[in-house]
Amino acid sequence: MKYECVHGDINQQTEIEAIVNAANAKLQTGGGVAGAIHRAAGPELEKATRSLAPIKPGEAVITEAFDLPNKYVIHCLGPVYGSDEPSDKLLADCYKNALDLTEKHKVESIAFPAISTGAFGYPFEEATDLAIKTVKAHVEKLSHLKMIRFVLFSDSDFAYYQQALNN
Ligand code: AR6
Repeated sequence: MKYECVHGDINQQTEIEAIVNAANAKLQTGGGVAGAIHRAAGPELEKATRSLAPIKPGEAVITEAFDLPNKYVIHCLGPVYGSDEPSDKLLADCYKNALDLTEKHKVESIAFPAISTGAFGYPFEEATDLAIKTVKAHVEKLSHLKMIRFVLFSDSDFAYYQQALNN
């Protein structure tokens, strides 16, 4: 398994097969990652999600990616920190369920944003450590996936992720 972290926008991951959306329960456009993904994918994305919504914290669903340069969008609903409990289990479930969808759809590369660490208020460092630990343990069960990329929006988030991934 190849792991990478990059500083950038989740919408610009051209060579990645599936990008992950930090979605809302209704799978509609919103702020942050969800807004950026829906704007770039075009209105067909929201139409495609209608029959799949609502989803619960920890769940993940997959759609086509429409105008994005990727094949799929995997929509995960992260926990609202301090409200959806237990937050750590629900956040780990997002990563595991997204990875299981890659297996089901024979996806070879996936890019994750830092789910729940924006509007949903999950402390960034805690979320990062949990994401990396969860992903590294769960990939043992997968056979198709070859590359996992973490996409970080700010300089400081990228610096922390790089160090955490190397440890
Ligand atoms: N590419 C990569 N990372 C980004 C981008 C981007 N274009 N934009 C923001 N981030 P958030 P959540 C980072 O709020 O906490 C939405 O309104 C951001 O700096 O997108 O799971 C939905 O509709 C942060 O570190 O997701 C939901 O209601 C991380 O991505 C709610 O927010 C996640 O921030 C979901 O909240």
